[in-house]
Amino acid sequence: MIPPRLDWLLPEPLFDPPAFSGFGLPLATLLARRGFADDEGLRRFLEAGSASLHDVSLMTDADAALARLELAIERGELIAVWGDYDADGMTAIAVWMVALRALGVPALRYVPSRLAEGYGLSQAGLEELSRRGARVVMTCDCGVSNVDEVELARGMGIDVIVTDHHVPPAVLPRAIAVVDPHRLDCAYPDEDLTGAGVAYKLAAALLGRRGVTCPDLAAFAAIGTIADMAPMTGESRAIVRLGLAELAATRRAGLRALLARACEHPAAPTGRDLGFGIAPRINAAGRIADAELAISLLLEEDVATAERLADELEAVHRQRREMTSAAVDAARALLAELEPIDGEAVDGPLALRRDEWPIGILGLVAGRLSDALGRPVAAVGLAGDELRGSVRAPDDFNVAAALGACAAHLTKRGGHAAAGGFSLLPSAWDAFSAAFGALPRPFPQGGAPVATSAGRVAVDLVLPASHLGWQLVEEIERLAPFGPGHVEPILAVTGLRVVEARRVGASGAHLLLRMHRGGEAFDAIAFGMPADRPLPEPGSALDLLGTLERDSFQGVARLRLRTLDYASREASPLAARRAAIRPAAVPIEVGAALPLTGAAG
Ligand SMILES: [Mn+2]
Repeated sequence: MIPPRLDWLLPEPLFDPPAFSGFGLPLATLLARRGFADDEGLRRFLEAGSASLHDVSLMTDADAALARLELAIERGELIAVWGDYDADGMTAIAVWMVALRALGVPALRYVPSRLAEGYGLSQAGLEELSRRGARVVMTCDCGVSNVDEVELARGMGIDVIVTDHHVPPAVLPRAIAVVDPHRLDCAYPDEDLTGAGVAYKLAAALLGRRGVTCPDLAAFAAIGTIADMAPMTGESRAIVRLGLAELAATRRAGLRALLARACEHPAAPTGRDLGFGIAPRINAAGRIADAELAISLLLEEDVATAERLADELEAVHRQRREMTSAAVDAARALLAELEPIDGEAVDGPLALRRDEWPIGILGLVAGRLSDALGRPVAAVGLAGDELRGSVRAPDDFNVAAALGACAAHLTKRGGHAAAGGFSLLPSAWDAFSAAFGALPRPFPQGGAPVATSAGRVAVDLVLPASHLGWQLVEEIERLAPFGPGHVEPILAVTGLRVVEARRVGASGAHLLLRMHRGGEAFDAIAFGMPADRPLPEPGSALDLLGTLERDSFQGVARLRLRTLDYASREASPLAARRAAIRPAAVPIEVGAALPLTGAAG
């Protein structure tokens, strides 16, 4: 008997959902749970596009920013666009470079070096831009905290326009305009725009005032929006939908070269392609090589050059993956030394340091370990003569507050609830790691006690295997793009019997499950299943947890359940639900009560 590996959080049964035209009972149940009440509200959500965009003038200082840009254009002043070395910051720069080029306005772009300058405006960069003749510097995806640097720029005779989406400090920089939907005095209806989303809104408004249109602005903004994990609701959803359509049709050589390498079907890119294919490649450049490689690829219009740049970026991406998995292995070895397994479950914060870890991958290492261990993790490496670290944590642990509690040992810190970064002197390491490791969970204490562990999964739908069919997968696809706030539906499926279970992949990391439902075969695949997870016996009844997907192998489309977890029928989290079945209940939420019939397709 195989128990579940994860904690399945089952939804409350819902027996009488409203009907949604074009959707069957399972998806109607899901849509009702997600707060949709009728067809009209659902249609507005599903068809989000240009009609769902708000007037950018509603954003505090947006008009001041646009007026200063128009003045610069009239006067022929040189504009510089300052971004960030991540995919959101770089695509924000791309939005502006393409928009200004469409207006015939020359502009400089600047991406700070992650290692030498770090995030945001820097004195060295401002001096360089001043030497090159910039009179106006516009920030994207950064700047709202750069009070001192904006003063420096003023001293150099540079006007700064800040556009950002990070939470501003109490005192704003004295810039010509500070455009940030998180400003307390900003009444803009949507707080969730990313740096690229803000850039898109402003650039589109500037072009609109001058009667100019230009393709690919939403395409770039969609990449940044997905890369920064914006909720797939509201305006960000509209931008992603507009951008996906633009990407599918783009003539820009750089984007086409990137799509060809990073998408399953380059002619029809999806939100998943942007999240798992495009964004990691762009980020890899800023992490371990030069951000310039990615941004020049995004903007490239010559086919041969674009192919060469895309190949270079591909190599950097591969190298980034190898470096990250080597570092994660080293971190696990370090952990085994620090905390030899004695059978006692440990869930406290963990600080791990390897001086040779590249700074650009610390966030990935901390994230991978935090996800795997269900613990707050700080990954620390050496940069010059100081240590730098990245923290990732489960949601009962506020990272920004935790770094605040360790502030006495740090020279620099920043971040938000789920992620943060910091610097410290090597001499402070012992004190810092002790202080960080001693922080309690939840942190801060007395905060909202969010129960978390490494493996809690919120189940969207409980349903019998007979519902797994083409109709269901098509209905699910109509709800895309998915992201935070609107996740890909996770199904708990009952009524399947194992035909065969075997490990596949180079190191046997994945598990292939051939299942039977009624008389039909049905495949499931579990990626990255731990080596100690028992394989189900042929013939046994198994409940599966996962997402339903369309898999094409050798040109043949098949349905497949991308499996997160499985459990023997008797040991399954669905067992109690099945036992509670009342004969009169609507069957969709009670699983095995239904006779198993072959579904369409
Ligand atoms: Mn951002």
